[in-house]
Amino acid sequence: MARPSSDLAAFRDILSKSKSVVVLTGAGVSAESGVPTFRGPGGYWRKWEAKGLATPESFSGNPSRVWEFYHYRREVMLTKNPNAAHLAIAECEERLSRRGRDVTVVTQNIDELHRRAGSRAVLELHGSLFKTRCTSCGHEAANHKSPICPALEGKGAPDPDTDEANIPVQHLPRCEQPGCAGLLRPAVVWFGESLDPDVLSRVEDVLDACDLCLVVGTSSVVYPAAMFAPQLAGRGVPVAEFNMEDTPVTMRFKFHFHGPCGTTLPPALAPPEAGS
Ligand code: BJW
Ligand code: ZN
Repeated sequence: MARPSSDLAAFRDILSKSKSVVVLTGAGVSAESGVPTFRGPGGYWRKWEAKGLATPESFSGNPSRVWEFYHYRREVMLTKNPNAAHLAIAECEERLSRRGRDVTVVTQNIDELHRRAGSRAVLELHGSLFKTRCTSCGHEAANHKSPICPALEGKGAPDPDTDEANIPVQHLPRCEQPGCAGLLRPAVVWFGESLDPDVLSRVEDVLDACDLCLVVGTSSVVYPAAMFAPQLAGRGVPVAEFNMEDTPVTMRFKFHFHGPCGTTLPPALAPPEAGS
């Protein structure tokens, strides 16, 4: 099978004619903002792999540890900002929408950096770091408090020799709905959990309508997100991957742009030169 093309002019020609663009993103789009990715050397917190902590079993077995992990990531995000890749995507949406064309971000990230960059059509497949859900009444709410509860103040340090806080469950974040006080959890999607059916149905609609797809900074190993772009490619939709490495699905795509997406995306999405 031939390698995907890295012909930027050919990609930009297709972009200039597309009416409905989907940008599917993963942790790599935030890497240049200083947010660690999941897989690879940065994917550890203390001695645990991040993806091992992102499970319902981990939370039920040790809610204090899992809250320390998410508290740490919330606090880290207060010091991070959208990078050139997030901004290029948001600017592209703004520009194309003035001509009645759509750009929708479908992100696996929970860091809210796409919204902070100005993207308006954003579907968060795996939830948000800054939302909570009550494990008793199911109530979901936005929550940007720092710290999220007094007991987590100063906790969550990532070094492997940090002592565990072992916070009693009644001092972890609790629901404030009248008469509830249930244990809150981060409103994110852990392994083995179903994605929000409303989000999935909106994703299905944008994938159905899409005539160009960009896959940015994802290892494409986590389902269902991993199958979206290959399915589009199978339908003949041009797909362009922007990544530092090949992924298991690279060879199925029309384009692959190798390198940090903060460098590769801005020229790919830049407005056409005047007169061209
Ligand atoms: C750069 C860069 C730069 C770096 N520029 N690039 C079908 C087959 C097999 C298994 C399953 C299946 N269907 C479901 C499953 C089970 C499971 C799954 O997929 N397992 C696989 C691992 C095998 N999926 C689920 O459980 C999902 N639920 C579900 O499908 O429910 C129904 C069901 C359940 C069970 C069985 C069957 C059906 C839920 C998945 C939830 C994933 N949750 C997490 C945590 C979210 C909360 C949190 O953040 O804490 O989501 S796990 C983690 O992985 C996180 C990420 O969003 C997700 C994807 O990772 P991502 O974004 O791709 O990051 P990395 O680190 O992997 O890759 C970074 C990439 O960037 C790399 O490629 C770098 O090269 C690149 N890069 N710097 C460009 N500067
Ligand atoms: Zn509640």
